[in-house]
Amino acid sequence: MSMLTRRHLLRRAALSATAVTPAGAALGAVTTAAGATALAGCQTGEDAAPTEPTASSAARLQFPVNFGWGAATSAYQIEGAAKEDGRGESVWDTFSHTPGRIRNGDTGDVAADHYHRYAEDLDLMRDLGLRSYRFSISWPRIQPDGTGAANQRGIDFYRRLVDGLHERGISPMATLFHWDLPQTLQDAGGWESRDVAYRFADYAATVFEALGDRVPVWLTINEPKTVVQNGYLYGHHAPGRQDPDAAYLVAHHLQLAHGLAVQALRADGGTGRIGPAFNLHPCYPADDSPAAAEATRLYDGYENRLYLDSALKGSYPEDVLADLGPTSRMVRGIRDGDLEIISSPVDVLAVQYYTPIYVTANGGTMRRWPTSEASWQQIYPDGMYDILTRVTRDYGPIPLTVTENGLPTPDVLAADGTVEDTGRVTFLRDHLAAAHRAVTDGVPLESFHVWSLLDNFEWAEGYDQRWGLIYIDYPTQRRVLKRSAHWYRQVIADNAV
Ligand code: GCO
Repeated sequence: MSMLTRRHLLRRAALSATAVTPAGAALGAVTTAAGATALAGCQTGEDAAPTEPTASSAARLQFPVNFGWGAATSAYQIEGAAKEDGRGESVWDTFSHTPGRIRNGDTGDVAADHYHRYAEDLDLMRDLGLRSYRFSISWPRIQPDGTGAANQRGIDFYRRLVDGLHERGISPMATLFHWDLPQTLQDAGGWESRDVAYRFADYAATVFEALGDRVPVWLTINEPKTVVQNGYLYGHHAPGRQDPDAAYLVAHHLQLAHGLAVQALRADGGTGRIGPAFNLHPCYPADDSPAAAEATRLYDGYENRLYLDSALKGSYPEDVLADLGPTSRMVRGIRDGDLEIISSPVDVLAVQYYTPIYVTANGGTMRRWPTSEASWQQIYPDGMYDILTRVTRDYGPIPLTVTENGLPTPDVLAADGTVEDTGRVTFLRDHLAAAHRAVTDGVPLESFHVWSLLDNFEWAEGYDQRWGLIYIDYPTQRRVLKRSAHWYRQVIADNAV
């Protein structure tokens, strides 16, 4: 394992390098259009100017007809009801209940209580005018021990949810795995065990059988890279390991699980579309030196091409394999035929964009832009344009959906019942403007999902960070539309920012 590998960006961990160097020509100021007009249309009627004066034109940016305006969540982050209706335990139950792992000792036991309040949440989605809702299915609700017959009560919950979406004219997009691996499978080796990829395919087949007739878009594994890096390199996510050699074997098994699930849908005769969900980080050299360019290329291999190339081209990037070395567990773990499975044709690619990465000549990282409350997140809307156009350029015209984009802001419920998250409005407007530019330049982007619909359990950060369009007052579980939610409703109504 090279030093470079070890120096990977720590998502959700403090970044040490904070120096801001002058931006190169290609990294000039972000320009966006249309802020003023969009804000004027807000339904609160009291929207002030955005926090930064980025609007350069009053022209509206019209999105394609039928653009899929959406919002996203995941099961463990919102559902709560951790012990109800036969749900088994997941690695995140274990991890969050381990002292010292989560800020303030928070757990997902109750979260946003969505399991009980889903009907109210569905009504809020309808009120926003959402056309697409991306959620995840909790594996331990469907198979409490990770294998065997389906738990009918778990299936029934997602049936009610999906039917409720259809009744409100909202298209369901279901993620099969958003990190809540059944604990029994972790005890049997977790993602280090090749067998778990096959257990995932069985679980996927069970879900397809139960819901395949009513879910038009499936996503297989959410952010395999985050499991690899946060779960196995740095250990601040479940299962809390710090073992680089295990980490990349896990990457291979997650990719294998993805491919097997795609095959399971096809075998089931499913009519739904399916694809992976990758968090992609555009990587830029921190300076003009050849060494920085070279380091950036390898960094990009670990951040992006490891997942994209295997799923979409049927090969792992040579530079990453060489860096891992022939004796690494991953390289030894690749069997004949695996890459054919992993690259089973998909219908859609889900892109999650949060931050760029600037790579230094020695393979470290530095910060160039202001961060959000999440120290790993530099705010750089042009990165959205760069990653979307890059994916289309390098992987062809596969339909794209942005399944996550957003930021945490220091939201406060005011005495008058409002939440003034103007920073979120600015952020989303600027990122949507960048996405629009990508569409104009030929990127086949069909939908965009804000992360997140609701404030929720932000993994190791617990409830400290608020990422939602909708504020959750946790003591009462009251829902309050933030200013950004009102703004987004108008964007959807206008089909424009
Ligand atoms: C991820 C997940 C989400 C996070 C979001 C904010 O990207 O890590 O898909 O569950 O909550 O990204 O960090």
